[in-house]
Amino acid sequence: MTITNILRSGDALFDEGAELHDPALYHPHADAHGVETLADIGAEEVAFYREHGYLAVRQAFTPAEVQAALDGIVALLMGEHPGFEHVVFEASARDRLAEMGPEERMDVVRKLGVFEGTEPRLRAISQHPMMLAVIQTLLHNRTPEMFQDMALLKPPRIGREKPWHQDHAYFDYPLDTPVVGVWIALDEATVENGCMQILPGRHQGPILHFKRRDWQICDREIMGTRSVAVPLPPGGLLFFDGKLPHGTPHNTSPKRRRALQFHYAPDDIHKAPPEERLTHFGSEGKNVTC
Ligand SMILES: O=C(O)CCC(=O)C(=O)O
Repeated sequence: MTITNILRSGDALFDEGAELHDPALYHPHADAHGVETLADIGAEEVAFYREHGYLAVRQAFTPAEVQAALDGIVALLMGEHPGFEHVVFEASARDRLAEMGPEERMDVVRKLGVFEGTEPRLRAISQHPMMLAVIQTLLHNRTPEMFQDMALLKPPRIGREKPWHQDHAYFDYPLDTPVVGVWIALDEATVENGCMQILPGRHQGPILHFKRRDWQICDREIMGTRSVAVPLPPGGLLFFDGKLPHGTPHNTSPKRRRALQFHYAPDDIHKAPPEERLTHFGSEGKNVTC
Protein backbone atom coordinates (compact mmCIF):
# COMPACT_ATOMS: atom_id res chain seq x y z
CA MET A 1 0.00 0.00 0.00
CA THR A 2 1.08 3.55 -0.57
CA ILE A 3 3.04 4.51 2.48
CA THR A 4 4.02 8.14 1.97
CA ASN A 5 1.62 9.60 4.51
CA ILE A 6 1.13 6.75 6.95
CA LEU A 7 2.20 7.17 10.56
CA ARG A 8 1.86 4.83 13.54
CA SER A 9 0.31 6.15 16.74
CA GLY A 10 -0.08 3.58 19.51
CA ASP A 11 -1.33 0.37 17.93
CA ALA A 12 -2.99 2.03 14.93
CA LEU A 13 -1.84 3.45 11.62
CA PHE A 14 -3.11 6.86 10.55
CA ASP A 15 -3.07 8.70 7.28
CA GLU A 16 -1.52 12.08 7.82
CA GLY A 17 -2.82 14.38 5.10
CA ALA A 18 -5.72 16.01 6.90
CA GLU A 19 -5.18 19.41 5.29
CA LEU A 20 -8.16 20.55 3.18
CA HIS A 21 -7.78 21.14 -0.54
CA ASP A 22 -8.93 24.02 -2.71
CA PRO A 23 -12.39 22.98 -4.03
CA ALA A 24 -11.43 24.37 -7.45
CA LEU A 25 -9.14 21.34 -7.94
CA TYR A 26 -12.22 19.19 -8.49
CA HIS A 27 -14.53 20.90 -10.96
CA PRO A 28 -15.25 18.32 -13.67
CA HIS A 29 -16.73 19.54 -16.94
CA ALA A 30 -18.17 16.16 -18.03
CA ASP A 31 -18.79 12.57 -17.00
CA ALA A 32 -16.60 9.69 -18.11
CA HIS A 33 -17.33 7.65 -21.20
CA GLY A 34 -18.26 4.05 -20.59
CA VAL A 35 -20.22 0.94 -21.47
CA GLU A 36 -22.88 -0.95 -19.55
CA THR A 37 -21.25 -4.35 -19.05
CA LEU A 38 -17.89 -6.10 -19.45
CA ALA A 39 -19.39 -8.01 -22.39
CA ASP A 40 -19.80 -4.71 -24.27
CA ILE A 41 -16.05 -4.19 -24.54
CA GLY A 42 -14.79 -4.74 -28.06
CA ALA A 43 -12.15 -3.29 -30.36
CA GLU A 44 -13.69 0.18 -30.32
CA GLU A 45 -13.62 0.37 -26.52
CA VAL A 46 -10.04 -0.90 -26.40
CA ALA A 47 -9.07 1.81 -28.90
CA PHE A 48 -10.86 4.36 -26.68
CA TYR A 49 -8.86 3.14 -23.67
CA ARG A 50 -5.58 3.43 -25.54
CA GLU A 51 -6.35 6.98 -26.67
CA HIS A 52 -7.91 8.38 -23.49
CA GLY A 53 -6.30 6.18 -20.82
CA TYR A 54 -9.55 4.95 -19.28
CA LEU A 55 -12.87 3.18 -19.78
CA ALA A 56 -15.80 3.00 -17.34
CA VAL A 57 -18.15 0.00 -17.02
CA ARG A 58 -21.38 0.79 -15.23
CA GLN A 59 -22.50 -2.74 -14.35
CA ALA A 60 -19.43 -4.94 -14.05
CA PHE A 61 -20.50 -6.86 -10.93
CA THR A 62 -23.80 -8.17 -9.61
CA PRO A 63 -25.30 -6.95 -6.32
CA ALA A 64 -24.34 -10.34 -4.81
CA GLU A 65 -20.69 -9.89 -5.88
CA VAL A 66 -20.65 -6.38 -4.41
CA GLN A 67 -22.18 -7.64 -1.16
CA ALA A 68 -19.61 -10.44 -0.93
CA ALA A 69 -16.80 -7.87 -1.30
CA LEU A 70 -18.35 -5.65 1.39
CA ASP A 71 -18.71 -8.67 3.68
CA GLY A 72 -15.04 -9.45 3.10
CA ILE A 73 -14.06 -5.91 4.11
CA VAL A 74 -16.23 -6.07 7.23
CA ALA A 75 -14.68 -9.43 8.17
CA LEU A 76 -11.21 -7.90 7.95
CA LEU A 77 -12.23 -4.87 10.00
CA MET A 78 -14.08 -6.89 12.64
CA GLY A 79 -10.99 -8.97 13.33
CA GLU A 80 -12.21 -12.22 11.79
CA HIS A 81 -8.75 -12.79 10.32
CA PRO A 82 -6.37 -12.73 13.29
CA GLY A 83 -3.05 -11.16 12.39
CA PHE A 84 -4.42 -8.99 9.58
CA GLU A 85 -3.11 -5.52 10.28
CA HIS A 86 -3.08 -3.47 7.09
CA VAL A 87 -5.72 -0.97 8.19
CA VAL A 88 -5.14 2.79 8.04
CA PHE A 89 -7.44 5.24 9.83
CA GLU A 90 -8.29 8.83 8.98
CA ALA A 91 -5.98 11.11 10.96
CA SER A 92 -8.95 13.22 12.01
CA ALA A 93 -10.22 10.26 14.09
CA ARG A 94 -6.99 9.82 16.03
CA ASP A 95 -8.21 11.34 19.31
CA ARG A 96 -11.51 9.42 19.27
CA LEU A 97 -10.35 5.98 18.13
CA ALA A 98 -9.59 4.50 21.55
CA GLU A 99 -13.18 5.12 22.75
CA MET A 100 -14.85 3.74 19.62
CA GLY A 101 -16.43 0.31 19.36
CA PRO A 102 -15.71 -1.92 16.33
CA GLU A 103 -18.83 -0.79 14.41
CA GLU A 104 -18.07 2.88 14.89
CA ARG A 105 -14.46 2.34 13.86
CA MET A 106 -15.56 1.14 10.45
CA ASP A 107 -16.59 4.68 9.54
CA VAL A 108 -13.20 6.16 10.28
CA VAL A 109 -11.12 3.75 8.18
CA ARG A 110 -9.33 5.33 5.25
CA LYS A 111 -7.92 2.21 3.62
CA LEU A 112 -6.99 -1.44 3.89
CA GLY A 113 -4.53 -3.31 1.74
CA VAL A 114 -2.60 -6.51 1.14
CA PHE A 115 -5.66 -8.64 1.84
CA GLU A 116 -6.08 -10.89 -1.19
CA GLY A 117 -4.12 -13.73 0.42
CA THR A 118 -6.31 -13.45 3.53
CA GLU A 119 -9.88 -12.74 2.42
CA PRO A 120 -11.22 -15.13 -0.25
CA ARG A 121 -14.17 -12.89 -1.16
CA LEU A 122 -11.83 -10.04 -2.05
CA ARG A 123 -9.49 -12.36 -3.91
CA ALA A 124 -12.48 -13.62 -5.90
CA ILE A 125 -13.47 -10.17 -7.13
CA SER A 126 -9.84 -9.33 -7.98
CA GLN A 127 -9.67 -12.48 -10.12
CA HIS A 128 -13.09 -12.17 -11.77
CA PRO A 129 -12.60 -14.07 -15.07
CA MET A 130 -14.37 -11.60 -17.38
CA MET A 131 -12.60 -8.65 -15.80
CA LEU A 132 -9.23 -10.41 -16.11
CA ALA A 133 -9.90 -11.16 -19.77
CA VAL A 134 -10.42 -7.43 -20.45
CA ILE A 135 -7.28 -6.55 -18.48
CA GLN A 136 -5.28 -9.06 -20.53
CA THR A 137 -6.45 -7.30 -23.71
CA LEU A 138 -5.57 -3.89 -22.25
CA LEU A 139 -2.11 -5.29 -21.39
CA HIS A 140 -1.56 -6.11 -25.07
CA ASN A 141 -2.47 -9.77 -24.54
CA ARG A 142 0.10 -10.37 -21.82
CA THR A 143 -0.99 -12.41 -18.79
CA PRO A 144 -2.08 -10.08 -15.96
CA GLU A 145 -0.71 -10.41 -12.47
CA MET A 146 -2.19 -8.36 -9.68
CA PHE A 147 0.52 -6.58 -7.70
CA GLN A 148 -1.49 -4.21 -5.50
CA ASP A 149 -4.84 -4.55 -3.70
CA MET A 150 -6.58 -1.88 -1.65
CA ALA A 151 -9.96 -0.93 -0.26
CA LEU A 152 -10.45 2.84 -0.12
CA LEU A 153 -13.31 3.72 2.16
CA LYS A 154 -13.49 7.55 2.24
CA PRO A 155 -15.86 7.77 5.22
CA PRO A 156 -18.80 10.21 5.41
CA ARG A 157 -17.78 13.81 6.21
CA ILE A 158 -14.15 13.02 7.08
CA GLY A 159 -12.87 10.91 4.15
CA ARG A 160 -9.93 12.93 2.99
CA GLU A 161 -8.77 13.85 -0.47
CA LYS A 162 -6.38 11.71 -2.51
CA PRO A 163 -4.61 14.52 -4.39
CA TRP A 164 -4.02 14.33 -8.15
CA HIS A 165 -1.31 11.84 -9.05
CA GLN A 166 -0.24 9.14 -11.48
CA ASP A 167 -0.13 5.70 -9.88
CA HIS A 168 3.00 4.79 -11.84
CA ALA A 169 4.84 7.42 -9.75
CA TYR A 170 4.39 5.02 -6.81
CA PHE A 171 5.43 1.82 -8.58
CA ASP A 172 8.95 0.52 -8.93
CA TYR A 173 8.49 -0.64 -12.50
CA PRO A 174 10.22 0.67 -15.64
CA LEU A 175 8.32 3.58 -17.16
CA ASP A 176 7.21 1.64 -20.22
CA THR A 177 5.64 -1.19 -18.18
CA PRO A 178 1.95 -1.41 -19.05
CA VAL A 179 -0.10 -1.11 -15.86
CA VAL A 180 -3.88 -1.32 -15.63
CA GLY A 181 -5.68 0.01 -12.56
CA VAL A 182 -9.20 -1.08 -11.72
CA TRP A 183 -11.32 1.02 -9.35
CA ILE A 184 -14.55 -0.68 -8.27
CA ALA A 185 -17.43 1.20 -6.64
CA LEU A 186 -19.04 -0.69 -3.75
CA ASP A 187 -21.38 2.22 -2.87
CA GLU A 188 -22.77 4.70 -5.32
CA ALA A 189 -19.81 6.99 -6.11
CA THR A 190 -20.74 10.59 -6.89
CA VAL A 191 -18.94 13.91 -7.20
CA GLU A 192 -20.29 14.79 -3.72
CA ASN A 193 -18.95 11.72 -1.91
CA GLY A 194 -15.61 11.68 -3.73
CA CYS A 195 -15.79 9.62 -6.93
CA MET A 196 -12.75 9.37 -9.16
CA GLN A 197 -11.85 12.37 -11.31
CA ILE A 198 -9.44 11.98 -14.22
CA LEU A 199 -7.57 13.89 -16.92
CA PRO A 200 -8.29 11.90 -20.09
CA GLY A 201 -5.47 11.63 -22.60
CA ARG A 202 -2.77 12.76 -20.15
CA HIS A 203 -1.45 9.20 -19.67
CA GLN A 204 1.27 9.39 -22.31
CA GLY A 205 4.15 10.34 -20.06
CA PRO A 206 5.32 11.10 -16.54
CA ILE A 207 4.38 14.32 -14.73
CA LEU A 208 6.55 15.59 -11.86
CA HIS A 209 5.29 14.81 -8.35
CA PHE A 210 5.92 16.88 -5.22
CA LYS A 211 5.57 16.11 -1.51
CA ARG A 212 2.71 18.40 -0.54
CA ARG A 213 -0.56 17.11 0.94
CA ASP A 214 0.67 13.74 -0.38
CA TRP A 215 3.08 12.61 -3.13
CA GLN A 216 1.19 14.44 -5.83
CA ILE A 217 1.08 16.53 -8.97
CA CYS A 218 1.42 20.25 -8.23
CA ASP A 219 -2.01 21.88 -7.72
CA ARG A 220 -1.00 24.59 -10.18
CA GLU A 221 -0.78 21.98 -12.98
CA ILE A 222 -4.36 20.91 -12.29
CA MET A 223 -6.10 24.25 -11.82
CA GLY A 224 -8.12 25.11 -14.90
CA THR A 225 -7.73 21.72 -16.61
CA ARG A 226 -10.76 19.99 -18.12
CA SER A 227 -11.19 17.08 -15.74
CA VAL A 228 -13.81 14.39 -16.07
CA ALA A 229 -15.79 12.79 -13.22
CA VAL A 230 -16.38 9.05 -12.98
CA PRO A 231 -19.66 8.62 -11.11
CA LEU A 232 -20.53 4.92 -10.79
CA PRO A 233 -23.29 2.81 -9.27
CA PRO A 234 -22.30 0.00 -6.90
CA GLY A 235 -20.69 -2.72 -9.01
CA GLY A 236 -19.44 -0.27 -11.63
CA LEU A 237 -15.75 0.01 -12.37
CA LEU A 238 -13.12 2.17 -14.00
CA PHE A 239 -10.22 0.71 -15.98
CA PHE A 240 -7.40 3.25 -16.05
CA ASP A 241 -3.84 3.42 -17.30
CA GLY A 242 -1.10 3.50 -14.63
CA LYS A 243 -0.04 6.93 -15.92
CA LEU A 244 -3.52 8.51 -16.05
CA PRO A 245 -3.64 11.54 -13.69
CA HIS A 246 -6.48 11.14 -11.21
CA GLY A 247 -7.60 12.34 -7.81
CA THR A 248 -10.57 12.25 -5.47
CA PRO A 249 -11.85 15.14 -3.34
CA HIS A 250 -12.74 15.16 0.34
CA ASN A 251 -16.02 13.39 1.10
CA THR A 252 -18.08 16.25 2.48
CA SER A 253 -21.34 14.30 2.16
CA PRO A 254 -23.10 12.14 4.78
CA LYS A 255 -22.73 9.11 2.45
CA ARG A 256 -20.14 6.35 2.45
CA ARG A 257 -17.91 5.93 -0.57
CA ARG A 258 -16.36 2.48 -0.32
CA ALA A 259 -14.28 1.22 -3.24
CA LEU A 260 -11.72 -1.40 -4.19
CA GLN A 261 -8.64 -0.67 -6.25
CA PHE A 262 -6.43 -3.30 -7.87
CA HIS A 263 -3.40 -2.92 -10.12
CA TYR A 264 -2.24 -5.42 -12.72
CA ALA A 265 0.89 -5.70 -14.86
CA PRO A 266 2.15 -8.47 -17.16
CA ASP A 267 3.35 -11.45 -15.14
CA ASP A 268 6.82 -11.44 -16.75
CA ILE A 269 7.96 -7.93 -15.81
CA HIS A 270 10.81 -7.01 -13.50
CA LYS A 271 11.08 -4.34 -10.84
CA ALA A 272 13.32 -1.31 -11.25
CA PRO A 273 15.15 0.48 -8.41
CA PRO A 274 13.17 3.40 -6.88
CA GLU A 275 15.81 5.83 -8.23
CA GLU A 276 14.62 5.06 -11.76
CA ARG A 277 11.03 6.02 -10.90
CA LEU A 278 12.23 9.20 -9.19
CA THR A 279 14.22 10.19 -12.27
CA HIS A 280 10.92 10.38 -14.14
CA PHE A 281 8.41 11.48 -11.53
CA GLY A 282 10.49 13.08 -8.77
CA SER A 283 10.92 16.83 -8.49
CA GLU A 284 13.99 16.83 -6.22
CA GLY A 285 17.09 18.36 -7.71
CA LYS A 286 15.33 19.55 -10.87
CA ASN A 287 15.15 23.28 -10.12
CA VAL A 288 11.36 23.27 -10.30
CA THR A 289 8.92 24.91 -7.95
CA CYS A 290 5.37 24.08 -7.00
O1 LIG B 1 -10.31 5.97 -4.00
C1 LIG B 1 -9.70 7.02 -3.93
O2 LIG B 1 -10.06 7.90 -3.18
C2 LIG B 1 -8.52 7.27 -4.83
C3 LIG B 1 -7.47 6.29 -4.62
C4 LIG B 1 -6.29 6.46 -5.49
O3 LIG B 1 -6.31 7.15 -6.46
C5 LIG B 1 -5.05 5.77 -5.15
O4 LIG B 1 -4.93 5.25 -4.03
O5 LIG B 1 -4.17 5.71 -6.02
